[in-house]
Amino acid sequence: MSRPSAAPHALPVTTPTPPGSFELWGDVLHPVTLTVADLRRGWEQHRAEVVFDCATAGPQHHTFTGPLLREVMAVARPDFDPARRKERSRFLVFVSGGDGHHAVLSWAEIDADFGNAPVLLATRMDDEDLDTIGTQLVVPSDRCGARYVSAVTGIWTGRHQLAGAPSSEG
Ligand SMILES: Nc1nc2c(c(=O)[nH]1)N[C@H]1C(S)=C(S)[C@@H](COP(=O)(O)O)O[C@H]1N2
Ligand SMILES: [Mo]
Repeated sequence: MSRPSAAPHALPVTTPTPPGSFELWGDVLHPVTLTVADLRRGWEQHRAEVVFDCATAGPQHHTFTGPLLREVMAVARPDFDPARRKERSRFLVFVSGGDGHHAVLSWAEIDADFGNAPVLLATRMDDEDLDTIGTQLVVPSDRCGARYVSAVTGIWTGRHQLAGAPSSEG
């Protein structure tokens, strides 16, 4: 069932076309490229008023609107049996900005059966639509801003097999 997956560090850091779009790929059955307009059309929009800390710039206040990351990722059909929580608990989510900034989440963090974090892919920040800039990852439960990756160009999800670790499925 699993194929060899591309290493997360092979994520594209070049800007995909059209501008403001991002690729959803990895151990998935249906890789897709989505625009911010797709994000606005295809899913229920949620609103999050957040404050996060930046070590260099101090506290930042923003209002974001957009769909839930887990609902968007479902269209790519991650390659796990949805009925098996142990399979889902192995998946990583690797979010990449066009400038080379990356952040990692676990699938379980956003999964309703685990951490249930309301992580968004923003279509709008404050009074600005993000269509040309690209979507921004919104992690309302984070105290630090580092995972609020802006101008997202790629989201990879999949299993990571540690070199030398015994492999088990199930
Ligand atoms: N693409 C990208 N996103 C990024 C960063 C970055 O360097 N590149 N920095 C992060 C950090 S450390 C912080 S604190 C916030 C800053 O958000 P602000 O510029 O809206 O205050 O963006 C985050 N998202
Ligand atoms: Mo930061």
